[in-house]
Amino acid sequence: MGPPGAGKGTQAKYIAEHFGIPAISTGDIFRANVSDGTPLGVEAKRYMDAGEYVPDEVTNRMVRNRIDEPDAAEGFLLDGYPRTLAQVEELDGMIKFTGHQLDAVLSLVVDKDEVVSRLLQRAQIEGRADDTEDVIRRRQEVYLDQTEPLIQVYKERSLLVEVDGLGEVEEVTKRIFDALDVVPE
Ligand code: B4P
Repeated sequence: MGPPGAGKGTQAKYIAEHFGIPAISTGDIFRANVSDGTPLGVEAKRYMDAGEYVPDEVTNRMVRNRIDEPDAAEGFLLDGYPRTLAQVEELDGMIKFTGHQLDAVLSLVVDKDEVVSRLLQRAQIEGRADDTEDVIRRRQEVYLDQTEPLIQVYKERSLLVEVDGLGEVEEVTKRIFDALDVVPE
């Protein structure tokens, strides 16, 4: 977890690689569907371009289908999911059904100014439609309103691992591995 631009996608790759499990990024799956022009992509694009969340039913169905795939049988890392209380409840159900358990919920802590500057920088490199200043602001509001309260939910379940997301990418990765008590190869 973490605000938009906290580095979830960036760090998810390293963690998943270490554990030999897939990193399931809802943002990446939506973007792949948008670029393939699938019906899911057409629907998701409307919300993403405005900085809004894609509706829970659509997102939940997509994640359910993805974790049913064989490569997720031994475990998986979720990047950018759950983002709403309804998604937390759905995930609880999915996990119970598949016999998995949540080992940890990682939260990357990065201040507001830093994330805006990262996203504006990414805009110049990748040109993502949701990385304009207005949309970034809206994404932050949606995050504060819908996702930040989930941090407390996972804190109460003693699953939350908070990591400072400031600094070089490698430094953040090291902090994550230290916090998870993992020795990287
Ligand atoms: P995401 O793809 O999850 O977008 P994000 O929050 O911007 O990404 P992230 O935090 O992963 O940032 P990144 O590592 O790329 O979601 C996009 C949209 O999809 C949402 O707004 C929503 O519409 C939809 N969506 C996704 N999941 C959903 C859900 N569950 N429910 C409903 N809707 C959903 O890092 C950002 C930039 O910072 C990069 O350029 C990176 O290179 C840079 N960076 C990373 N770490 C850095 C560091 N340590 N120092 C400097 N720069 C760094």
